[in-house]
Amino acid sequence: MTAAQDSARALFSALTGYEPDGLWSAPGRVNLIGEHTDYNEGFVLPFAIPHRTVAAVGTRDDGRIRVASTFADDAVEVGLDELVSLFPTRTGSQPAVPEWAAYPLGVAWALQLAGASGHGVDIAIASDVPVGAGLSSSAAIEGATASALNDLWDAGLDRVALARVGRRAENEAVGAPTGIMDQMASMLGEPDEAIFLDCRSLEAQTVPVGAAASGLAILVMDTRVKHAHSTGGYGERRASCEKGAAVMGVSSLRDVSVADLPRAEELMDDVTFRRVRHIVTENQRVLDTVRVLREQGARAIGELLIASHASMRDDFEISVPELDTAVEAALAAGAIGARMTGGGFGGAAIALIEQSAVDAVSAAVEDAFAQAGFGAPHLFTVVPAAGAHRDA
Ligand code: GAF
Repeated sequence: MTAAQDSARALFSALTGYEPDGLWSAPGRVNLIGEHTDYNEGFVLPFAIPHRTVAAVGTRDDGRIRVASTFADDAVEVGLDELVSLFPTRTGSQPAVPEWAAYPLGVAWALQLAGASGHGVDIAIASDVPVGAGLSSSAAIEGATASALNDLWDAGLDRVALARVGRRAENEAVGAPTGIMDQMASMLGEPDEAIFLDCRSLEAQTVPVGAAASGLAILVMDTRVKHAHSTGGYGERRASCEKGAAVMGVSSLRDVSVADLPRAEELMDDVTFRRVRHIVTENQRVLDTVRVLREQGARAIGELLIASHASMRDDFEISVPELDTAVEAALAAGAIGARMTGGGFGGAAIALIEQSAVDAVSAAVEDAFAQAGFGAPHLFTVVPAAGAHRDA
């Protein structure tokens, strides 16, 4: 039993006085490369991480749904037939229930819209995915809940359909205007593999990361600067991309290539152009990373990771000083590549480093944070891990 499994089971028993029907879990993710490309119908290359969210779930003999979690004091209970009046919230507005509860309740609602139905349930959630670190703690809640209800309600939805359910909960119940990368990574993750996803077709291929086999480690550098995608910069970036696509006369920036950039520069203001240039070049970097990983292995992708970070810092402007410091300190200490990962405005960066250098790079990043007067970062290594499944 993992700590999260123990906590979810204990919370469930304390809440209900009976044993759950089962435990389901789903992981957080790191994105190796391809940032903000998902909602532009582009390419991403995330992998699921070993940190998981666990949902202990039991059926009730009425039509009500009750959710509790170790990160909130009070449980929330509503009728399954009330979900339709609770959601959707307007994007950017406050959910009608506490935000944490909008994730599992939003999943139940989105499953109903996908045709699923069933008896009432009690759900107790515990997690070891760091919250607000850009590691998709929200997709992990969605994936664990969706997997449990899909089984208990005998809905028969496949993993891609469950990822869509999670995204709908996130977009319309929670009000965060995100793409589908995180839910797909959490549902489709495989040990040792990254998920190369075409966000237009939702076709996914696994790509061996092979870091460990090459003597490399992937270090997560959580700056502990909290971010949220239901407010502010994330939605603004999305709007800039839509504006850029409209100026180029295409439905999404997926249809703009690197060769089109000179024309884009002539047609739009500087800020919009730089947002567009990030997306267009990032899509190309994902394709290049997949090719290089397959042909040459992880040791050869460093420059692509470094270029991706520079593009997010300078063109998309979603980095923060703590992320830049983590990336620069890791590179100065010998990392092969490093970049911020996830939506930005806080959260985590990753560094691809020699396994033998984990302690030295970690010490260098901690020193750089102390020198800059930042709070201590949270540093740990990850390997690609399995996606959502039933645990027990
Ligand atoms: C967040 C979002 F949830 C994803 O959909 C994606 O846009 C990412 O930011 C940026 O690549 O994690």
